[in-house]
Amino acid sequence: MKRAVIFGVTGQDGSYLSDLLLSLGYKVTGVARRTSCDNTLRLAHLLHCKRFNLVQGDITDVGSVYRILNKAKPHEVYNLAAQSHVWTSFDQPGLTWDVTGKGCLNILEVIRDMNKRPRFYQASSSEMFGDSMELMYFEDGSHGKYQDENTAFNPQSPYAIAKLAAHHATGLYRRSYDLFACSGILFNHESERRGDRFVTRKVTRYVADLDYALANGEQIPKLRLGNLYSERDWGHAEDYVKAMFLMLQQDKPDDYVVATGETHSVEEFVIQAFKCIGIYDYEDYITIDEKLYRPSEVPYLRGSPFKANDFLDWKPETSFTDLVRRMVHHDIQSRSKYGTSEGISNPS
Ligand code: NAP
Ligand code: G4F
Repeated sequence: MKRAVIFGVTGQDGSYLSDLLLSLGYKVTGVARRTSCDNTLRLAHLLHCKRFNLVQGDITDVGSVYRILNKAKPHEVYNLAAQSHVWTSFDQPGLTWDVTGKGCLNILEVIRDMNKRPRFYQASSSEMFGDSMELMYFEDGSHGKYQDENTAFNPQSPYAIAKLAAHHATGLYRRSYDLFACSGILFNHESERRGDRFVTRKVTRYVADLDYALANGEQIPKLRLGNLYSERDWGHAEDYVKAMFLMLQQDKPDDYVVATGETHSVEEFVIQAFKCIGIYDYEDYITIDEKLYRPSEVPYLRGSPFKANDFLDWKPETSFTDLVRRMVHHDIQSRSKYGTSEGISNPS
């Protein structure tokens, strides 16, 4: 039986990757850090599965990483653990560095010294490109801006700097110590399990609350948002964890961009989400709060997923409109079922 260890198992991607690997017959050891409140809501449906083992550990503590990996003896290790919120990284750059940058190095160091070295996946990010982009010319004469595996990195946040350090460490350990180590440069991916401080989930939860309030003749305060004009390449997390898995099944380790190839502004996401409840004038419900603007912004992300398409035979299956619709409908359902759009006992 194949064995995998997932660091960051309690997060959005960790939960979907656990679903995928368990469905493929793997034994999964999920590493969760100690928190004062339960952080396993996204894993509730897996906690009784015999092939799923939840252990406590923290990637900033190299001793705990050592013990977990040497006990589990995995074939594959996925590092999804991070302080992953970009705005927070401006407030807590030191913590972000320790977790998102050094944490990856801790895992690589332990793997380097193992007798049977597992294959390693690092969750790199399109944030590393910052404001860097290239011009692509298409056969029909049109052109567009995009980022791919050869685009220069120009990080614009402490988060992106830490991710870039981890990305380079992964490449260095591959070249220097012959580790099977891959980085997936994933563009934004969202879902019904997305954390509620990321803009997509913040919007879809608000839309669900608004729908409920309007149906009950109630009023709720306006939604406070920051920059509506940045553009992101948004896919569904369930599609993206398949690409992570595929990278570790190849003959050779490599890095891949994982993206849809489409870009949409935050405003377009907002418009689409409000449309799901029949509202076409979102401005009545939103207020712009300059405190939510970042000291430095990534203005435009659009990934070119050709390498992943060709070599991994990977393609995203969820369109932008389906993504928004799924998130809004999920939040509306859990709003009426649980009185909150969190969807407590059903994370899907
Ligand atoms: P997420 O929901 O924020 O999950 C992050 C995970 O890391 C959580 O399980 C969190 O635990 C854990 N963690 C935080 N600090 C830790 C520590 N010191 N030791 C061990 N675990 C720790 O993020 P996600 O959206 O699933 O993303 C997964 C990974 O991909 C992250 O590394 C993220 O930076 C990267 N990424 C995400 C995207 C995206 O659009 N989602 C795109 C590119 C790259 P708690 O549950 O206790 O907080
Ligand atoms: O949802 P966001 O916070 O995601 P961001 O910054 O793109 O980062 C996410 O994707 C990265 C991949 O590119 C991951 F590496 C990272 O871990 C994370 O998953 O913000 C998206 C955009 C930004 O331009 C932000 O300025 O939305 C804008 N925005 C506008 N109002 C807001 C808000 N973002 C947040 N979080 N909250 C707002 O109220």
